[in-house]
Amino acid sequence: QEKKEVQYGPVSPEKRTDPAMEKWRDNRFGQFIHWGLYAIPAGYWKGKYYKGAAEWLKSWAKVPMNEWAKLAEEFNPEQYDPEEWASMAKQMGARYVVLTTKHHEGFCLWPSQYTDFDISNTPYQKDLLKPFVEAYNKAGIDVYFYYSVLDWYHPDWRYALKSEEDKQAFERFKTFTKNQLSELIERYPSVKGFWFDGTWDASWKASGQFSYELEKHMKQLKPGLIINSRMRADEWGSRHFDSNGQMMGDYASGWERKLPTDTSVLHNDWEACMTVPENQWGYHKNWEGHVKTPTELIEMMVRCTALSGNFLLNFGPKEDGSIREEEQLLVKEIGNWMEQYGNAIYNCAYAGLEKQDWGYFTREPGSKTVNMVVCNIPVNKALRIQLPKNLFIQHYEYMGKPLSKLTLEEIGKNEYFIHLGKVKTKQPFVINIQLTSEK
Ligand code: FHN
Repeated sequence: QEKKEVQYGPVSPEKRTDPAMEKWRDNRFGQFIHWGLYAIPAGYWKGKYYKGAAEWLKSWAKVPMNEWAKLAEEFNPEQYDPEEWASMAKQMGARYVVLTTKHHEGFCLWPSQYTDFDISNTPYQKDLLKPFVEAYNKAGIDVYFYYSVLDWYHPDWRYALKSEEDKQAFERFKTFTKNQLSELIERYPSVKGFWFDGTWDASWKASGQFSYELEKHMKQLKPGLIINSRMRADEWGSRHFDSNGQMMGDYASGWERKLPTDTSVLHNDWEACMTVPENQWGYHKNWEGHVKTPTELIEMMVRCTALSGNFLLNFGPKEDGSIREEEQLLVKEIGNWMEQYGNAIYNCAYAGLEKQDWGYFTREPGSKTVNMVVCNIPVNKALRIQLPKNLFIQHYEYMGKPLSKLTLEEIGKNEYFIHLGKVKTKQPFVINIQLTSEK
């Protein structure tokens, strides 16, 4: 394909190696939080049930904005205890958190100078972000802000720029967006990055130069800031990756409720975000359909690590600020697993070995120890390992508590079986092998 002239493509190099980005990579597991006015109706409008994503209810139920905005008069999350949230996130093993500061509805969780549609005009009144940032930081968890550009409340938002009037309105909207983002960085200087969303409409796609300059501006305000690829389009309207295939932003964030399956993703950083039920982000009273089990979610996280990506697991707190029981249980189960096997996730990445059906290899870059995260025990209870030429297994053992007596068999050239013997478990587990180049 012919190379296009791109002026407003990437702002930063494709694989950043600065400490902030290294930390992002090492974190591997994050908590996503969707919280806003949509937690109040929680999937029901005027007694009618809508099974679609709760944070989109305004759209499903065709609620006029002035009616939706009245929800702010009811928003009073008295149970909100960010220290409790942070301690749950820590217990689960999350090393970073991404919180919706403003979702598509336009409501802001912080008192913004640039709108009245914010927390200060609710019965609760107090800033929700400040204590959140403090509590998570105290727990050692990096804080990132989700920010939806798409804004159902703002009068100057446009889906497309069809007239001169649209263009003028959208210019004002761009100023508003830049002001709010600068405000967030200035008010909460420990924020590590921004997770942009609602960037798919024609108006934003036609604003490649603006988003380029905005990314630059934000990174000038806060050096080291990390921004997802979803923020950007180039001047030709190409999103995430510019017209020549160069990633924009610092990591690819198109992986939503789906995971990559092969190593083609390795050339840039990436993150997958995941819901617990099929497609609910904000709090919905009824979780319909399949609800993922802790084991399924753990396996997804492992798969991400094995392909050098991050895993961001979503939570949708209730209107009063409490966390639903299903999510509390998840925290415990994932947390127990991470306590035993977190070393196969944190700081780890693609191990450079041929994938096997029993699960995933991960390894800390440069380390001789490889983690084998076993998710499916084969019928013959033997785990096949194929090593590249001139590499051999020097040592093998369970990570954490041994589940059986392991034995090693060489079955071919650089090819091994680890026999599991009598192993009984309901969870994925990890075996460490140490590699050597001397036999
Ligand atoms: O429309 C939103 C949706 O509500 C949710 O916030 C997800 C999270 O990645 N993003 C959008 C859909 O891509």
